[in-house]
Amino acid sequence: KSHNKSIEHYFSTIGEKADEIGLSKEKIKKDFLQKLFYQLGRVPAVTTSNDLYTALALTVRDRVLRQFVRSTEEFSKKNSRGIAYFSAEYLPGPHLGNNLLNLEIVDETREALKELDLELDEIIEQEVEPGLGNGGLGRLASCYMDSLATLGIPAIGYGIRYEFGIFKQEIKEGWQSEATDKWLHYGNPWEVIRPEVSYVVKFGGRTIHSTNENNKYAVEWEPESEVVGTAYDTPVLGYQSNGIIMRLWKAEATESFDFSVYNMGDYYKAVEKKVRSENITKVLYPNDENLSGKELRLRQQYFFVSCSLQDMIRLNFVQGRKLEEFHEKFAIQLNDTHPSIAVAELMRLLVDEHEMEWKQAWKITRNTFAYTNHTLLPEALEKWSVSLMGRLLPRHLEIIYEINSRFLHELREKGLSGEQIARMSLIDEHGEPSVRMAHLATVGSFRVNGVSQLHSRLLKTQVLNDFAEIWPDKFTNVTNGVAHRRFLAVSNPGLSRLITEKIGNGWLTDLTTLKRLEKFADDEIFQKQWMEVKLENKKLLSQLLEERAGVKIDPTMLFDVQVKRIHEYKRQHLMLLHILDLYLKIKDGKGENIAPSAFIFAGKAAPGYFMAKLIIRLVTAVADLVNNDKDVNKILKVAFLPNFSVKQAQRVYPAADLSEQISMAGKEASGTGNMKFALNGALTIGTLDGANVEIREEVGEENFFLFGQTTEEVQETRRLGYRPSKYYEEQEDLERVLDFLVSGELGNGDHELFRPLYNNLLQQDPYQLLKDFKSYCERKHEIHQIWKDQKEWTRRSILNVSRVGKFSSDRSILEYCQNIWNVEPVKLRD
Ligand code: B1N
Repeated sequence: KSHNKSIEHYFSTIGEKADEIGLSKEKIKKDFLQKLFYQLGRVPAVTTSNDLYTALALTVRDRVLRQFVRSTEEFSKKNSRGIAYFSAEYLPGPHLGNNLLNLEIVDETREALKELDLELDEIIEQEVEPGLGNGGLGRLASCYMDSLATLGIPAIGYGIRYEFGIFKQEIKEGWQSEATDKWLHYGNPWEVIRPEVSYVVKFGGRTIHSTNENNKYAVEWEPESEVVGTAYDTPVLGYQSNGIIMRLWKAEATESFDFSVYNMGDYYKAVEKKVRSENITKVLYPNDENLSGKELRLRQQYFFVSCSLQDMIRLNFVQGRKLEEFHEKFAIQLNDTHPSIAVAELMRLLVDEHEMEWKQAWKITRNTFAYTNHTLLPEALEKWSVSLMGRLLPRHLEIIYEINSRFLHELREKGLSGEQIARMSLIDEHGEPSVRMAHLATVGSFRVNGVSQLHSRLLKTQVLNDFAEIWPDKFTNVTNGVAHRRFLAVSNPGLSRLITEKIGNGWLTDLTTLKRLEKFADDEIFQKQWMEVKLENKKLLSQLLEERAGVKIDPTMLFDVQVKRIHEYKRQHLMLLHILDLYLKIKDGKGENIAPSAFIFAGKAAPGYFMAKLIIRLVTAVADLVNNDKDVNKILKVAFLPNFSVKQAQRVYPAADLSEQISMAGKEASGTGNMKFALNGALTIGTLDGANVEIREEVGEENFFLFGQTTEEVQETRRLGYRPSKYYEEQEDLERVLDFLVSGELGNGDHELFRPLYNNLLQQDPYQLLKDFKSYCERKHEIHQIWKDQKEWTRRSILNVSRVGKFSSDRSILEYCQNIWNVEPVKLRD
């Protein structure tokens, strides 16, 4: 039986209005107490801080869900195209503070709690964030959810509900060690389980081809096993109104499978099946930009994609539409190739399960998907071996072969050379045959985009050049953006208040209005207030560093920060070489021009990535050396903040003076940390890589510390036969620093500890650190001189903030709407 009256109607039967969502202090307090005592069943005497957190989260969740339900009702009236964001990773960060901001009830909630003798900030501190992503790509997905909701776009984010997210990083004797992330241990008050929204997903087995009684060709897939995916919904609230959901799938055993084995009397085997099925969504793969090639990962990808597509097809029918209109009613954005098996799965669902003609199914598929590429690193471009795919997804492999044969036929008709056709094939025949997922995604999409201007250009001219030549209009750019409400309004209340005092709060919905701050850049009183806010933020970070890293830092030092995943291409070790250079200069009594600096690092290394782990070991070794040397530790401090997360990030960006964006040009697709730093008033030292190029363009080259080779220069250097040892031989400072790595003075007298790094830099140096070392040090020197002029520094800081309006994810999402999805934001209510 369907209940198709409006929400308004149901509320009217009790004399209430649907939009009275209880935002007053009294109502919040009452609901909070009810949750605490009656939903959690707690006696005041034994209430824990987690109870308080959960009760408040549930109180807020009610309000968020109310907005979600109402938005959904409005969206369905408008009947506009819906957006499904397919992402194997999300990093939402803590929900509570963000939702309070978006509901505009921070003060009311604080007051309500105060009357109960409770502190809002302490309760917010309790939240354990969902670490369902590795880094930038997962965080971007969550920033986009925020903006989709705020802008009023009917959207849903599909993904995987990993039971264990990204590992918890601990530092033991200077090394990274990994512990499981039990984020669900204390429950998750934000999610709503939907046991009735569940789908069967098949794996393995064989296909049976036949012609049925109507002389129709049909394929049946007889799987070896099945699992069930169940939906877990987390509402995501936009600023001031709309709500959308992130729908994450959890894997469970199917009943039928349990049952049949159980009947045969083998109880343990039945349970084992259950355990094996649930494995699929157990844990997030912690490899950022590196393939694991593991079967379980392909299972994860297929599992969530199949559930999501089945869900969308069901929705399409529920809304009374024909399958032929699918692409008119939905666009699916593929967050990298991780969900790209969706191209074959949608074909299978349409052709095999809904008996559609191949041609029509292909038209629908190609008009549904759009693909975002996030990396050009060869080791990160996904490939699945044909034999693995054939074993796990036999029908999909057949479909991919069919897509390929039709595609290659088209290319032959166009007169392309055999060599070019082989390059473009979905199947890589070199060595073990494998499926190139980026090619599948490109062929199966109506649009392909990169994530910064530079990256999109390189995508078109290099990695996907052959495709861009035949389909120039398919390729476009959408430069990444960040959720400025989270990364400024929520995380930097001091600066937000100061900005709002000057220019009003319009920046919350239109970040470009920060421009109005420009005219205060030279205002001495404003500069002073600006510096005070920064100093307060630095004090808070100092406290955290003392607690978590055991390093005491004078908050007046220059906070020079690099936080991001640890990867050789990002060149954390370039920053370390420079720190050692300063150290040696101070030891020589030549440190007079060095500004007192605190070098702060954070970031996780993939557990199997030896060099990245060694770089962390080098940070801790340099920290030990510098922090314990009386000649040096008044001028330099080094700290590694363990277990970087969204929560930690929100404390780091507001406290930074200098942002390190020093990847080798051509390697960082965009970067988003670079935007978050600038938004919080840090100046940037960076290469012309990813979105740095556009940040520099916006803030003005005189306000950005540029160094290093360009992408073209990097490639030219390599082409000419790069010999890193040349720089070692020619530059005394560099020679000294490199030799110091293996002098035994680092890492408790062990000469060999950093030898692999030393050898790598001298012999290969694939990311050309040695070549960029000199210009990096020169820029640093200049930075230290400018730092001494605090007014000038602050002036530049204000200018940076006032000019980064472009980098809001609201702008990015509007570009996706206009250039890719062809949808218009649905304006809801007031
Ligand atoms: O995506 C971010 C960009 O800002 C970064 O520059 C880029 O490095 C990052 C495999 C990735 N690219 N590829 C990944 C993550 C997980 C995984 O399993 C690859 N992450 C990026 C947002 O555009």
